[in-house]
Amino acid sequence: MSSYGHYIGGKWIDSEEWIPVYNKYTGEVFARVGKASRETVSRAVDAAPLAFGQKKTGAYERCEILMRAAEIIRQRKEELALTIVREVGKVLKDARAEVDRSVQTLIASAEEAKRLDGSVVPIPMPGADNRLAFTIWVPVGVVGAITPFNFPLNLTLHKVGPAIAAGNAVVLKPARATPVVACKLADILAEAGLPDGILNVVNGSGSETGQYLLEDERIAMFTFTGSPEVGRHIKRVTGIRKVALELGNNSPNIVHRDVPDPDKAAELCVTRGFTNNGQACISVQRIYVHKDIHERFVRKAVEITGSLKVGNPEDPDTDVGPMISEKEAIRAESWILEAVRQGADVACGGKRKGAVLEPTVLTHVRPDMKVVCEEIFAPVVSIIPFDDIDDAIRQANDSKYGLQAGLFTSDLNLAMRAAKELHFGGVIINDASTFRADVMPYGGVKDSGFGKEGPHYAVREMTEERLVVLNLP
Ligand code: TAP
Repeated sequence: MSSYGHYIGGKWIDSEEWIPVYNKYTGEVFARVGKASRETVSRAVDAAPLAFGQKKTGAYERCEILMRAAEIIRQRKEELALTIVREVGKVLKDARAEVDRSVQTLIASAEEAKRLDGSVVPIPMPGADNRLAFTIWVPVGVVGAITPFNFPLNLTLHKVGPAIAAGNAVVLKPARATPVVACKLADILAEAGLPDGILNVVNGSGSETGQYLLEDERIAMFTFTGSPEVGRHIKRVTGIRKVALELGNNSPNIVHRDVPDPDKAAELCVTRGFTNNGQACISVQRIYVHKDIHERFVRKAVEITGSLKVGNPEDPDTDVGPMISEKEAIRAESWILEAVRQGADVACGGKRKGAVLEPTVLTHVRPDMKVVCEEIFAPVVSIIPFDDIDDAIRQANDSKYGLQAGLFTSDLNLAMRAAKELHFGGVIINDASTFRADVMPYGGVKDSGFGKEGPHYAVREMTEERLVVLNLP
């Protein structure tokens, strides 16, 4: 059984208390991680400013280190994917895809280390003669990174990669349910040549270890991905320090009657609703389909959903595995049952065995049902007919969230109008809301948070723009 305490100043240190890490499908304990006390967290933050202040690693070297780490991850793909399968319950093909994406996230971060530019600022004002003004981007200092369970490698790298590229030191707290791959990442970065103290990992629960981190004023910025509830708490606790919050969504996808290929749209919408067992912030959840193609769309969606293989995530053919816990699967099932009591129909799926919830297609839902208006974070989609495209856009916007939305249409004018009218951080035309290329700007509005990820944008979040004025009399 692998065992990871806390990674501080380039060394693994033991823990007084330990947390078991379960295989989410079999329920077996396959690893354990430490539970950091306030004192341990403080030691990790001690190590980080030391590294930040004393270990001046140049931009070229930071780029090389991140590139080497990308190569090590590429070589260890199967082992890392299997770790993700076990700790998340993610099916093997999705876990392999996550590792592939992680390599790209690291490469993009490495490239950004070389692009920390600045700009000349013209100041043609009285009294400013013979002055040359320009800006430089400097690291914020120590970044606190708090990550969720659902993409434990790639979302961790979306924080750690840009933070290192920008010249910061990091204290990372991975999700308690899925910490193992993040611990392996610390070893990988060390093997790639990262100086001691630049990345520190403290394990433990959010409410204790996470809270200790938030309360440490030496941390200049927090980068967080997780639920809006915790995001709000972080904003409250951190006062005027910088934060970037990547939060939830209940992604809408509109399929208009002029969609080029309705069957393909149905396939994309349901499979992207069930990828990662529906536990992705941009998982398809609400599907608004024009009434002219609604019946055909539902038939195709049910056919595809019924053909998915459900069960053991280590089987390379499995499409949908267990959710993160039985408790979460019971919660999602109870939302389905509540919707059914309120008049919804289960067109396909809906049954649960342990943590495995069958991929589910609901119809005849109403906007006030939890399966529609809250983030379900489970393999459950609702198909909702519409008559008027303006009404579909209105319904899509009628949400407290605003991360990404999808629209399927062959009308370019409609696509451009919807791009302006859909109040989301990203609007994806002719693909599902789930599309994400790791280099693109990614982040939401409203309760989906603020601040952008994607290495180029995250580096901006994790640096300060400093003005320099030279007086050249
Ligand atoms: P959360 O329960 O919010 O947990 C996220 C992280 O915050 C975990 O590491 C958690 O620790 C920690 N945490 C919990 N309470 C804390 C506190 N009081 N102080 C400091 N840290 C605390 O989310 P989750 O269940 O892991 O992930 C699901 C949510 O994340 C969904 O809403 C999903 O939409 C969102 N998400 C968003 C995105 C983007 S990019 N927008 C991507 C993925 C997921 P423990 O778990 O160890 O207690």
